[in-house]
Amino acid sequence: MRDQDTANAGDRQYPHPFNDVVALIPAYNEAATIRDLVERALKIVPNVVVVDDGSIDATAARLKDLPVALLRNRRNLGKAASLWKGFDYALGRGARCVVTLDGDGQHRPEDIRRLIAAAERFPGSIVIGARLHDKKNFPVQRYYANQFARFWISWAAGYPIADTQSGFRVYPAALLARLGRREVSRKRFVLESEILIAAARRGVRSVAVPIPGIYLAHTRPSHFRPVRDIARIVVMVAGRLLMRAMYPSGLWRSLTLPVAIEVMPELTGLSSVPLADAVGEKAVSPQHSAGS
Ligand SMILES: Nc1nc2c(ncn2[C@@H]2O[C@H](COP(=O)(O)OP(=O)(O)OP(=O)(O)O)[C@@H](O)[C@H]2O)c(=O)[nH]1
Ligand SMILES: [Mg+2]
Repeated sequence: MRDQDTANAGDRQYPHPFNDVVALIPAYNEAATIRDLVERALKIVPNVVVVDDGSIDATAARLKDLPVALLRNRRNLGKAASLWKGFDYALGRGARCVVTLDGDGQHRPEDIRRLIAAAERFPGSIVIGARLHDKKNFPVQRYYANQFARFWISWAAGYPIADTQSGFRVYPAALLARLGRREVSRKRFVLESEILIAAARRGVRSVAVPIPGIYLAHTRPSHFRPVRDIARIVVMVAGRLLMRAMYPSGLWRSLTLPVAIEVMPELTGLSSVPLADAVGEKAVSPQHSAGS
């Protein structure tokens, strides 16, 4: 996207392979982690966008001198509004896809390569960095809250999704451009869940790439409120299900289809077996056809 985004090879210059990818990081009071994260992301993707969501700490100052696009909400508007600000920016600059990752260090920028490799293998799909195979690293309450959300959102989407709450994803720009304001909100916490459901209705499914679940003891306090956050998801999903007469075929498919996990042994050295066990489903390399 930018002219200078080239990689040197001898005396010739070639376009950077991820020139048309935007890495988008919504950040609310992430001064402790943001600089390291952005520096690592820049080693993979030349176009990094940080949306500072009205932080009252030094988040923006920590990015001084780094070649990133820093967008700012004057006050705290929430993750969904921050994502949309970044999506609009990326779409306006002709990005092919947008990789979202959290600013608190729970997503390793180095894994972006594997997520993009899956996106290239399954063009048009959403790629999700999935963590639920890594149960031992999760706080217990968080793990079961995630599994609970996974059940409901998979039902409404009509196919099993390995991890519906991970914010580490690759979105095709074409999908983002097609999502209407009536299908997905621009402000609500449930945006990332809504996108999965709205995409499925348009025949766009997700492929999971396993990533570690990272919960470090010394990071900032969690914003996660299990009862409130899960209740918001259930209310949103229940509304969608009621509109489709409880969508029994979606429930059936979400419980019986294999979950699409792209293990990429050549990049991970992992076998698919423990991952399949961990999500309680039969994992397959995704040969999913859109909307089936
Ligand atoms: N919670 C929260 N996060 C925001 C907001 N605006 C942007 N974000 C960013 O959204 C990302 C995810 O937020 P987290 O609070 O870490 O959400 P989470 O990962 O589901 O919760 P934890 O497991 O507790 O880390 C982070 O990069 C935040 O900085 C906001 O208003 N509230
Ligand atoms: Mg987090």
